Amino acid sequence: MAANSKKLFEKAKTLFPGGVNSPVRAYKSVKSNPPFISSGKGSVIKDVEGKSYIDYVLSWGPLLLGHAHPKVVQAVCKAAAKGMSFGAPTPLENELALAVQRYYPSMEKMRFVNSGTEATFSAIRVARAAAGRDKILKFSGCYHGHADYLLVSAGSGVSTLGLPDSPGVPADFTRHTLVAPYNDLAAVEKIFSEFKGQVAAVILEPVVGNMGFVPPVEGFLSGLRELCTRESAVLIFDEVMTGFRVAKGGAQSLFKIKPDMTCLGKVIGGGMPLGAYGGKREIMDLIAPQGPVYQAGTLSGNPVAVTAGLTTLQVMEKEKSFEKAAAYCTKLVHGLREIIAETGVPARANGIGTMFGMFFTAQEVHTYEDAKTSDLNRFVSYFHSMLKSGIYLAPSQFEAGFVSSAHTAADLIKTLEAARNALKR
Ligand code: KE4
Repeated sequence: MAANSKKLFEKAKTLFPGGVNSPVRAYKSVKSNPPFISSGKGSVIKDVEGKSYIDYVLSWGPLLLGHAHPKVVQAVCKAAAKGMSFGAPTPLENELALAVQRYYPSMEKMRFVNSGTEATFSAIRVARAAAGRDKILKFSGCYHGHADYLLVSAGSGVSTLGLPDSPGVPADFTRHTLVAPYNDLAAVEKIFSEFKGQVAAVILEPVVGNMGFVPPVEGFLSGLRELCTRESAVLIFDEVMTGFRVAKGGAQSLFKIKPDMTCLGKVIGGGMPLGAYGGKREIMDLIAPQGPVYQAGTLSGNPVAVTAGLTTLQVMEKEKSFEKAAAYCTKLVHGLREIIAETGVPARANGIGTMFGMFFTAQEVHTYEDAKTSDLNRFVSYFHSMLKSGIYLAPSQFEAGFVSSAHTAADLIKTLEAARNALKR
């Protein structure tokens, strides 16, 4: 009997909360059921009913080369055949760390982990130890994974589900988490003076993807850098999403700001579970076994995931994958802006590097409050019209879109035609 997403979802709902293994996949905010995906190749994914889609989610960012790049698949199969994991150091980890350092020289030392969440909460732990302070400052609408004390005014799925603060997180766990509006330096200045000498670290998405796509305003990142230096607080750039996406060297290379620590994920795993955190040697040397700050992981740096990431970066360089994807993304955003102007729909498209976003609001979007002025009903109808036309977008206004080097000129024509049709409705 032909596989059927609806039936699979019914079954999945008896097995997983909401039928999914990560909330945003449930299509709750677009008020429908998700297609179950069976395969992907290049820029295209296919659902179990055999319908194809041009994919702008790309597993939420990791697939800069597109799905199932032959060189990545071949390398992963070869690595797996030599043993899935040893729980011991391997030469491959050195190779990936050196490759990452070429793009992120601020990561003087690093540690591989298995997700972006692990990267951010580990970075915060060692930053608190380095500063000898407890408070951390984050920004509303920024999402840094699901560590208890970071689920405060978070973006991504939390915004999507409208869960301002997740139940199950004791108030005690978040009392050291301070929140400021994104792009608001004055608010940060105020917090630093109110909590003088208490703020261990400031963590942010240097270009936000988790409240929709929101870039930093002129002077915001440099202002944060100055404030953190003056206040001896650790500046942590969460580049899990922006790494190898807004630029090969992330937002820190684009805006020429040197954070004290960086978190990476997604692209550096090439679609396999891999994250990393790193930064100044004197901070990273506080981590066990060199120092007293504990952090560990059974599969951290495992050879199969590291091979996927390493091969992705090697192919990216050899095939100029980033440049290809960025050129496509520029044309896509330009085309969307033309269609928005043509149709007069109150919307705005924006993008940097290989990441993009679209809000359904006439006003500029610099903060989470601005992002929430987006017309969610209009987003939902746009989303479904695009899906029907075979264009697979993130099922939430509070996410970003991604392009790969596998996206073709024909994909661009089809996508813009679909967008024109969706916006004309
Ligand atoms: P993971 O634990 O999901 O690997 O990474 C957490 C994370 C940390 N920092 C940033 C800036 C992130 O964007 C993420 C995860 N991004 C979401 C998409 N908005 C992952 C998708 C999902 O939650 O299913």
